[in-house]
Amino acid sequence: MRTDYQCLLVEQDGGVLTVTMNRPEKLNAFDDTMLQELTEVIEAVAQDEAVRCLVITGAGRAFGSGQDLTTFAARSATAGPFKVSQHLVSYHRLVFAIRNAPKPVVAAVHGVAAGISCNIALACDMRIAADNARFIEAFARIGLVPDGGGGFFLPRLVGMGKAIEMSMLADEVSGPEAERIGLVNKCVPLAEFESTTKAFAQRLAKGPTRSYALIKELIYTSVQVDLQTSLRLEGELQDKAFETADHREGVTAFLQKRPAQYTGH
Ligand code: LHQ
Repeated sequence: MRTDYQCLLVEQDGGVLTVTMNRPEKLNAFDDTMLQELTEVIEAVAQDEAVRCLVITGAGRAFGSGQDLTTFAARSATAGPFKVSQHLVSYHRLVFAIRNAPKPVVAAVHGVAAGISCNIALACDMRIAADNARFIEAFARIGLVPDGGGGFFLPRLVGMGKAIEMSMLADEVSGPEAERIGLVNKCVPLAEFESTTKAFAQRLAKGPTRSYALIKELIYTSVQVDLQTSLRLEGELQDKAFETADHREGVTAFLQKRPAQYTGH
């Protein structure tokens, strides 16, 4: 696993890989390098069996402030005719890397998560927030629409009404409020944020990783297909889960009245 990134800090602790976006002077705004590096590391993690849970977080006082507007403004001014959608293709690759990774991806959000940084957090499988978190669908503040999958993830997490409200008014949603409306899984006091995230990720990393990958496929497919298709998929995925060593270990451990020791296979 490569660890010498320009805009990321990458640290492995057992089965947990923590990737920290590291442009704190700009509240971890995305420039091309950070976007490319984050995508690369997540795609690599997908193939690496030693990593069984990925945590994405931000250095300094924020998770991320969205697209780096300084570099982006400079490019729009000099690059001639330019379609933002061309640039968004790179973000879409990142979104797919997160969703397709066959293991849990957790966003650990403290401070601000604005614009496309907010939506990258929403693309993750679960979110832990510190109580100082500030989620901002900042796009309408600058006359844009939510991108990076926000238009897809937001209504699925919080419902249409809240999704429209967050997108149109672009007001901050605090960590506790985010927990109340289902935008995050858990919100904890800032003092407990690091230890809670670590314990949460370590628990996931010790889980039945193959089963988790199949769960991702089942749940994410369910929002796009009818019941019959979902039940058919359920059968296919359960056949695969049934074949895993972790399933056998889970049943054996239950019968022997001891905790299961999952290997991820
Ligand atoms: C920043 C940024 C930033 C550069 C803070 N860029 N420097 C859009 C366009 C095209 C294609 C792709 O998709 C997108 C998607 C998007 O993400 S659109 C949304 C982009 N993000 C924003 O509009 C948020 C802009 N930032 C803010 O509104 C505030 O900075 C927030 C609310 C995030 C944080 O406010 P504060 O806590 O008061 O911090 P600050 O404003 O003082 O920021 C600290 C520094 O970070 C400051 O630099 P300075 O040199 O003055 O200390 C900011 O300029 C810099 N920074 N966001 N996106």
